[in-house]
Amino acid sequence: MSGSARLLGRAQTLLREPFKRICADMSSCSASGKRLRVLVDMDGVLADFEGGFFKKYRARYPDEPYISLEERRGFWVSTQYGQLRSDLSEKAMSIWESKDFFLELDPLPGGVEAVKEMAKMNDTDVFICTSPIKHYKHCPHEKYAWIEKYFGHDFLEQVILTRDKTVIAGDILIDDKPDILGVEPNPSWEHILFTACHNKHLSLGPSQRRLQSWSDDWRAILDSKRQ
Ligand code: UMP
Ligand code: MG
Repeated sequence: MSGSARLLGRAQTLLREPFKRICADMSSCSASGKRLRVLVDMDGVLADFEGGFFKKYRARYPDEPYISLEERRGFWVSTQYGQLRSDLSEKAMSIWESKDFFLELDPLPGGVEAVKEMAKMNDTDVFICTSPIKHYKHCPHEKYAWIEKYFGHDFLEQVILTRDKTVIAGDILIDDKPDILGVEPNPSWEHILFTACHNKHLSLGPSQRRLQSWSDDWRAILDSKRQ
């Protein structure tokens, strides 16, 4: 082995694993042209926020009025509960502010499998892009723990926690929130609305697209964005 090859080998072993992986990704990027960047929301897309909320609200407040998942309208659970009776907005918030709420959410059918498959596709980068609540005692930690539980430790590299998804660059954002607004008026991604109990009755504009569930053809949506 030449002296320079030995030095190169030593430099490589000194590089930390994530850095090496980023370098490898960058070189394959320049070799194969444009990569597709998919941003996948967590609550309501991968993790069953609505189902988890309903179950824990009913268990904690069995004598209070509630809204069935069939009757859910509008993205904000707290707003609809507040309309039912003004003090119920606070009670609703107390559920997702509690320890273990985010950690114990069930995965939505097919989501974890779909994201794992996407992440293995050629020329495709997948990030989980999720907004934590401002009551930060448990939520950010539990979101990381949930992702580690279902995707493994290495996938924590792919996590983006942000309250403003418009400033994140991507080709597609798969998200159950109908209106994704923030400081950037022209986000780079196309928003694909993931169907949820609160948005299924909404009619979309002619250019807007839905993913009905993870059994729907998400591969075709990704392919439609490839160049
Ligand atoms: N959330 C609220 N109030 C509600 C419903 C949801 O604060 O009435 C929070 C829970 C999640 C976040 O942390 O909003 C939704 O995040 P995204 O799925 O949009 O990333
Ligand atoms: Mg969501």
